[in-house]
Amino acid sequence: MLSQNIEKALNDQVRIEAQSSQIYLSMASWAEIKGLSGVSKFMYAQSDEERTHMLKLVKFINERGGHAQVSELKAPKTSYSTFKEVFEELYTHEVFVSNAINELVHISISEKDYATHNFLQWYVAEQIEEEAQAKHILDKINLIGDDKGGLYLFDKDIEQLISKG
Ligand code: OFO
Repeated sequence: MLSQNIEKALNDQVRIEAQSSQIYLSMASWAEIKGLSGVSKFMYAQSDEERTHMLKLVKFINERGGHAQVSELKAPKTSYSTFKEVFEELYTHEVFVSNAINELVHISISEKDYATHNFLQWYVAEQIEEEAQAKHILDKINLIGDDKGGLYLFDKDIEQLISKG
């Protein structure tokens, strides 16, 4: 059974994952109209993944006797000046999510809720992967700089990262 405090903290995370999905969906749409089809596919896939992260939390909360809440979200930004800005924001957002997960882990330990602590380990591992991937992509973008040919290849290459998500 979840304590009220843990239930609230997990529900806050439901909102963060839903918000992540919305942000990446907005990035996907922007990239699509800019003709960056690889970036767009990557972001659509990221958005879907975030929804699965959210659903996993919803199921867990309800299974543990809580009530998962679906709440209102802030409208995400809809336009970006460069594709680099998109990935900078992806990286910053993933770091924010990692901090939120760490905070949740901390709460689960302080309340001796080891079932929740165990459940959260999947998210801890996922965030290590997602932060590393976003950092890796940003490093590549910095190498490309303003080179148009490089951007073309980058847009093609990024599709290969989708399955690893
Ligand atoms: Fe990006 O991993 Fe969930 O939020």
